[in-house]
Formats: sequence, structure tokens, C-alpha cells
Amino acid sequence: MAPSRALIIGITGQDGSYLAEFLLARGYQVHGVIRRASSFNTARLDHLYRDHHDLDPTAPGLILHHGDLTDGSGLRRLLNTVKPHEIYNLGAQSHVRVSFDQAEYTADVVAQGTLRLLEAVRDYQQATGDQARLYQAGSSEMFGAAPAPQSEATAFYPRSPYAVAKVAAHWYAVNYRESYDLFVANGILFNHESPRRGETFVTRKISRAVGRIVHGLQDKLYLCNLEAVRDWGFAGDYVEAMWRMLRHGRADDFVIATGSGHSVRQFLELAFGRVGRDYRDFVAFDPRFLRPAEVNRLEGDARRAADALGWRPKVSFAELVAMMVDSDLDLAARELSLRDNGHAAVHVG
Ligand code: NAP
Ligand code: G4F
Repeated sequence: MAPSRALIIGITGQDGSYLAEFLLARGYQVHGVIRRASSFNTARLDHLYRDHHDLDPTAPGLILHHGDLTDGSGLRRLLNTVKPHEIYNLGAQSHVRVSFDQAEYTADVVAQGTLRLLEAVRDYQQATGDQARLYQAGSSEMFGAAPAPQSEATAFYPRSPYAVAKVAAHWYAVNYRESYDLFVANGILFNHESPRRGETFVTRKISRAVGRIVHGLQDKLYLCNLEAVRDWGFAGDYVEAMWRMLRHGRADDFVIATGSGHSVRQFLELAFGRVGRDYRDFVAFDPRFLRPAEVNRLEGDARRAADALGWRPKVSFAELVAMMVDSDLDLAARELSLRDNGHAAVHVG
């Protein structure tokens, strides 16, 4: 029997790499969309990649294609080529602080890009009669200033250009679901982290600094608001929720969260505590990282996902911090060894 085909937009990111692993382990043929770059941007996928000459195009495996959410005609061609059963739209300029500096670009990728994809899926479904189920990566940032705990019933109050663009993408998805009978599920995911998290998000910035401080490669960590509260889970758990949404009988919107919030300060205490250090000896304030409008507290209520999808997080906050710190201790050790052998930088996975 031919394998199910999944198309992942944003496969080179943190979630894309975990989702690709998850689907490959279930026998999918995974097609990933990567952006053309002047240097390789597939570090998070290298362990999954095989040369296409060694692949059977009718069997499970990973196949990469160039594409971009800003290029609608390319997206259309990809749908016609891949003929996916499932599409995961994880592509985004996903950094909230950066979205204040690059607001138009963020809107073009996150909001307009989702619209381009929905239009392509609409036409594909109409032309072929085949349904491609679509997962849209929404964000708890859409709740912004709305009081916690936030659930599917909470009204959005976005506080950044990124969050506004995600709200637009969310409503485009709802509108296309209602207008054209598309199967589109909106995941409203709270923060999820891992050793593969981008290094400028606060959790990874902290775990990376702990590793480098222990190995004498860094002596200060510059941060801003330590009182912000986030509901941090493990990315590996969260990609399973995406998949469950597309296998559910009905396209719907789901909050995915652990249900407990912690402050940046608590993350620091645990992360530095793991190596027997006091974060106050290393952390300094840098106002450059402040956002013009901050989101103070995100804490999700994921009961709908538990009831309808049977999804529950497996990794606790303390386990997540430990996993990230341990991984970055290893990375810093390799970085030190490379430096001692005359190399300038280390490849970060
Ligand atoms: P990430 O690590 O920043 O990955 C983003 C992915 O999008 C990368 O593969 C990136 O490609 C790709 N991308 C960027 N611009 C694109 C464009 N114009 N066209 C196509 N692809 C593009 O983000 P993540 O943490 O994995 O998150 C995945 C999705 O979930 C994002 O949409 C994010 O906004 C959303 N989300 C994340 C969280 C979280 O806590 N992680 C929570 C809620 C929602 P390059 O590698 O080439 O840059
Ligand atoms: O790690 P952050 O940059 O994540 P943020 O803004 O919550 O956004 C992430 O989660 C969203 C889901 O809620 C995703 F949609 C989004 O794509 C992204 O993955 O910041 C977390 C908190 C903020 O309050 C920030 O002000 O940490 C605070 N913070 C304090 N010092 C810092 C820093 N954040 C960053 N990035 N860098 C700092 O130095």
C-alpha cells in the first residue's frame, strides 16, 4: 500500500524537525518545504536526510523541496506534485521581538502566507476532488493581554505584529473551513521548547548560556523582563497534538498547553541550579530585548484537547529545563574542544 503523504512547511524549524521524525516513524512519506539560502539551513534534519538518489519515491522517507510562503504559484505547484493527504503549515517569522522591527515582512509570511496556502488548497481540492487536511500553527500569543487561563473560548487580544498576523491567519483558516468545506485545524499552541529551540528564544538563550558559562566560554547573560510567565511544554509532545488534530473526525480549534505557568526567573533558577550556580551572579539587564508591548502571563487550559484528542503533555517543566541544560552542556563541551583545536564555531542542531 502507498504510504500517506505529509507536506510540512517550516520543516527546518524546531517543530518541523520533531514532526518529521514523528511522521516518519509512523510510515509516512514526508515532504518538506525549505527556503533557498546561501548556506545550509537543514541542521535540524540532517539525521533524517538521505540522498534523493537512494530513495524510493513510492515508499516512506523524507523528500525536500524548495518553496516559500511568499510564493503562491510555487505552493500550488507543490500541491500538484506531492498530492499530500496532510499539510502542516509551520512556516513563520516566529520571533515576537523581531516582528516589531519587521512588521510588514512578518505579516506577509504569517498572515498573507497562510492565505496563499489556503487559496492553493481550495483550488487543489476543487480541481482534484481530493481532500488535503491542513494544520495551521496558531499561537498563544494571539491571547496576548487576555487574562489567564486562556482556552478556546477566550477572546484574542494580540500584543505584537506577529500575534496580530497569527490572529489573521487563524480567522482566514476558520473562514475557509466554513466557506469551502476545507478540513483546517487551528492549533493554538502555548510555548514549547527543546534542545532544538532557536537560540534567541529565552529558554534556549538561558540553557545555552548555562552550558557556555560552565565551560568558561561566556561570563554574562543579558536578558530583559524576568517576570513574564509562560506555559512551557516540550516540543516533542506538541507535534503529536498537531497530528491528532488532523486525524480527528472534525476540523476544529484546539489549545495545547501544560496548564501551568512559570516565570523567566523560575526558569533561570532551575537552569542555573542544575549546575550548582546562582543565576544572579551572571544575569544582567539589557533594555534592547524589551518589546514595545509585552505579554505578561500565558497559561493554557487544554481540556478540550484532552477530551477530544486524548492528548496530554508527558514532559514536566523541571524535566524540560534539565533536558535543555544537559544538551547545552554537551554542546558547549564540543564548542570548547573545537575552539581548542583552532575552529571558530560549532554547528548547532
Ligand atoms: P521556528 O523554529 O522559528 O521555525 C520556523 C520555520 O518556518 C522554519 O523552518 C523557517 O525556515 C520557516 N519559514 C520562515 N519563513 C518562511 C517563509 N517565508 N516560507 C516558508 N517557511 C518559512 O518555529 P517553531 O518554534 O518550530 O514553530 C513552528 C510554528 O509554530 C511557527 O509558525 C510558530 O510561529 C508557531 N508557534 C510556535 C510556538 C513555540 O513555542 N515554538 C508556539 C506557538 C506557535 P528557515 O529555517 O529557513 O528560517
Ligand atoms: O522566548 P520568547 O522570545 O517567546 P515568546 O515571545 O513567548 O514567543 C514564543 O512563544 C509563542 C507562543 O506563545 C510563539 F508563538 C512564538 O513564535 C515564540 O515561539 O520570550 C518569552 C518571554 C517574553 O516575555 C520576553 O519578554 O521572555 C521574555 N524575555 C526576557 N528576556 C526574553 C528575554 N525573551 C527573549 N527572546 N530574549 C530575552 O533576552
